[in-house]
Amino acid sequence: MQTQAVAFHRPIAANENSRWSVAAIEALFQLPFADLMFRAQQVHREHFDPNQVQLSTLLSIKTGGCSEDCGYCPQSAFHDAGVENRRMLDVDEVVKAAKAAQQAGADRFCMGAAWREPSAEDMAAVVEMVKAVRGLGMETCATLGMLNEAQTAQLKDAGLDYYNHNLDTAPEFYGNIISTRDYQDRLDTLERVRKAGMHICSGGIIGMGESLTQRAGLIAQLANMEPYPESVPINNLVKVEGTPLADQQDIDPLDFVRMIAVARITMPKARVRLSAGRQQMGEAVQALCFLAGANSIFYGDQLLTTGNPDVERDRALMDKLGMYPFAEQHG
Ligand code: SAM
Ligand code: DTB
Ligand code: SF4
Repeated sequence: MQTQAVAFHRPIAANENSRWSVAAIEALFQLPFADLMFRAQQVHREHFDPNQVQLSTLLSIKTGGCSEDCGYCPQSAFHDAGVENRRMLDVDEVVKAAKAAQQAGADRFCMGAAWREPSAEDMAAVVEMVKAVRGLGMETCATLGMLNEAQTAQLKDAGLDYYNHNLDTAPEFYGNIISTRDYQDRLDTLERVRKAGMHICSGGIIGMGESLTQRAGLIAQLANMEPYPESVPINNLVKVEGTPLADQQDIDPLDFVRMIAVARITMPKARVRLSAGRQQMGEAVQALCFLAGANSIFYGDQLLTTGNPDVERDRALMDKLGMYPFAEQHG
């Protein structure tokens, strides 16, 4: 009883503009569940309509054969996860998928490629895709690996609104998961994206064997960016056979909910996305994530190479919860 009262009244961070220490973030994780949820909801309601959800549809524009060794990823050429390498899609195929996503109610379309970084030829094709999807009136997002300054300028000129580039985990745990690049490479790309004037979508994965301090460490990296990312995808590891992380132990679903709540509190104005792992999650856990401040999902039957709840199921869940898509409110 005493501990709970102390935890609730302890000042955890001054305000959203102050830097978040890892210790202060860890203290958030350790709050009693109800206190954490209450704080997250307060912050959420200050900045957003809590019943509105932003819908992003993903499309893998180039699948498999990636030269990076990310331990979680079925598309790495280092692992044998049975993903078929496919050529890059044509602009027409991308536009067809984007139109279908828009019809289904998505407002953002995210094009993902299994690259360490795009070549000049890749960039020329992606620029055409971005222009075409932007032309439909959808928000555009791309995730193509590392970018140099010229490439960020090219994407900005093409009309790219968001660039997704996840920090994935805490700096001190990164080397356990990926050896073909380092944390600084990620931060450098994010800085170029910001300098070019695009919005940042960056988050991470939990369930890879990281400690609580390391979860707090990831949040500290994101929340202390100035400004922090406009979109923060929180992924639950999708365990894919053939990847080094296939046998990781499942995390407690309530710890996933806590991660969402902590992201919401530390990044009040961000779209916090309940991302990969929803197919393995019950509806009650997803509902708790929305209560914890998640206000975005990946929407569509497929993530990149793995499954996602189908559109009808998500529609039914939104109806059941009285939630509505961002795009529908704005006609
Ligand atoms: N190749 C680019 C890169 O890594 O930046 C873009 C595509 S990559 C697949 C995008 C993100 O997907 C990764 O940063 C990671 O956060 C997420 N991801 C990949 N495999 C995953 C898995 N099995 N479970 C959860 N998230 C995963
Ligand atoms: C993000 O944070 N998660 C998405 C997206 N950004 C590109 C990808 C999830 C991938 C899950 C595994 C797969 O489908 O290959
Ligand atoms: Fe390649 Fe991205 Fe997968 Fe890493 S996460 S192996 S960079 S596609």
